[in-house]
Amino acid sequence: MKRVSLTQYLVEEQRLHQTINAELRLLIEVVARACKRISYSVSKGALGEVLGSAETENIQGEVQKKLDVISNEILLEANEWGGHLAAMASEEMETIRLIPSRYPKGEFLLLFDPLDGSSNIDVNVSIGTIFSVLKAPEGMVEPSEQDFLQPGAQQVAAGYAVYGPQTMLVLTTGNGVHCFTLDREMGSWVQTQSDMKIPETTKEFAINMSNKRHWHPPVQRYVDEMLAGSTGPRGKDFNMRWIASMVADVHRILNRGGIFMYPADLRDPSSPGKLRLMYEANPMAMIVEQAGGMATDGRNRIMDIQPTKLHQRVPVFLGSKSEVQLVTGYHQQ
Ligand code: AHM
Ligand code: MG
Repeated sequence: MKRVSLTQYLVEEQRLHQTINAELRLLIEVVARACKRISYSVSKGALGEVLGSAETENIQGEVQKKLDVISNEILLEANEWGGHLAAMASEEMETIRLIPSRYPKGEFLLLFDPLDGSSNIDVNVSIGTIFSVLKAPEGMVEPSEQDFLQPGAQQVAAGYAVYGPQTMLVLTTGNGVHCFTLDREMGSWVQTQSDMKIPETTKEFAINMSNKRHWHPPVQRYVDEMLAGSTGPRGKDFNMRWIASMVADVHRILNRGGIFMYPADLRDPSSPGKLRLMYEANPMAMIVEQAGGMATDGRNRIMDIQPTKLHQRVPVFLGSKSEVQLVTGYHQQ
């Protein structure tokens, strides 16, 4: 088998399709290198003394795990000196991080959820890193939060690393979705899947069923119809999976189809669900759309939402097109 490294893929992408320039290529390589380090820390577990709580809270008021903090630091440090970024924003930090004045600034903005699926860290279940890349607005002098508030449709790249039985990097620069597996002995990312496509129809859904009593009627109806099985309105049996790591759930759906849902619910009418638009929903929506799937907030395309704040939350329905269309239609009725 001819091995194509991430570097070769990016160089050819720049040369043949021009969807990226040298600066974006460097950015992606640096993020991928940081993910290698995170993967190493994750795999050490108790031996690296990285498990457990950090005894700090993030901006969302959630107790941070040690690995949340470590992963955030790895991404910040790796990306500050290369000259490819104007600023960074992280799910774990209250406001944006400027590039120190001793380094040159670049034209891109990087956003990330350094370690997604925190509840799975200490129990050795797959977790991941999610990232999104935007272009800094023309004429920007000193980056501000406002410069990050761009709809997901303006992302120039998005990806995630999944730390599971294998460590993989899934990436799009707007020209399909490509997957790279970390070769630990060689220390390199090797392309193992190209132009991934989500099967359009599916018999699998992912949602945290324990919240069922709180859901809005369209979600109740959609899930009830699936649960009714082959004698119900859907005329087939469905299977359910919920890993509680969005990265791992999306990775399964990319490979064998399905729908992932984290809806808003009736508990707090002011809270539109759990997941964050800028660090989770937008990058995953870009990947899913590039793989032929669909991503909505129940009514509208996620990537068309105009963000109003950095840590904004949003309901998420994404995956196989026919299923996302159906549940979105139920909300619109
Ligand atoms: P996190 O960023 O604090 O890890 O939260 C996001 C995660 C997603 O990966 C996952 O889909 C969801 O939270 C699981 O939530 P729940 O514990 O409610 O099932
Ligand atoms: Mg997260």
